[in-house]
Amino acid sequence: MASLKFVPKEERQEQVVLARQLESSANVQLHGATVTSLTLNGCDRLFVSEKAVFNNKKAIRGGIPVIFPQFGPWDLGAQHGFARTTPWVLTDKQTDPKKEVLCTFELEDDLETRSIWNHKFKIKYTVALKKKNAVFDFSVTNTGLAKLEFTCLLHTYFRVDDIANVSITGLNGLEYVDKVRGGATFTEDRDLVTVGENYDRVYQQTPNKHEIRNTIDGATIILEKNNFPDTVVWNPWAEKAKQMSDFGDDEYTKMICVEAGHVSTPVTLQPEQTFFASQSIAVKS
Ligand code: TA6
Repeated sequence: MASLKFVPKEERQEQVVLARQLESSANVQLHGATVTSLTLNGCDRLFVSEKAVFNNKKAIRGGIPVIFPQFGPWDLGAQHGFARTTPWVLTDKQTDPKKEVLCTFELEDDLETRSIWNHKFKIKYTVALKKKNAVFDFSVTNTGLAKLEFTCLLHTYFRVDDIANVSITGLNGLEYVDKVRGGATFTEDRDLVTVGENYDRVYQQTPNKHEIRNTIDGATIILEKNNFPDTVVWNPWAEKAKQMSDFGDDEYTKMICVEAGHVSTPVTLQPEQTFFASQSIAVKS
């Protein structure tokens, strides 16, 4: 007989499930508006750690955490800001595949966020399933009376069969800040970037299209972006993997983060101005 398991409120992950007939589907947690699965061409393209914690408190280790208002460490709180650890509000859901299959989440400042970062803002984040891709539209409006400055990023964890076989295009000739080498700046000289150690690089002024090759069953992911001028490439590798309680020691071989963001320089918005950016994920046919 199936046993009923009481799930305490704090562990109840409210999520939105989107499905575009048999073509594609996605799960989005209200916690951080974190996309935790994205099925395209019959396969989930996102990595979520088997040790990920779903307690509506901790950032989910995997999927697409939304990073705002700070990428990286800051003096005001946990690194990567509060957006990924705050409950968002579902404000729209459309399921008619003849039109659009999408859901829209909003995050506005409140007492809690202002106690950390005393600014007024409104974020709208739409996850849309198209025939061949998923599109993530991200906008931030300055709803205050003062200038607003922030950095932001979609921290996408892609699933791979073996990191040893993965390569990333579109980075050759670009400068990158290497957080593994003391934050020094280097220039990439490879057409196909491969990862064989701890990578934590912020590539700057990157093109709007990257291919991530040999992800799952040889598939190439096409990552396209608009108004996200930076691309972060991260893999913790073995030693750092062991230091993360919500990440399996060997899981570094099964993932690569290729993250579209506006992080090298802050976005600056005058009152009532809105920042728009987006990314698209597709499987190359
Ligand atoms: O995006 C790369 C990065 O900034 C790395 O420095 C690493 O810290 C990663 O994010 C994960 O950060 P988290 O706070 O989720 O453990």
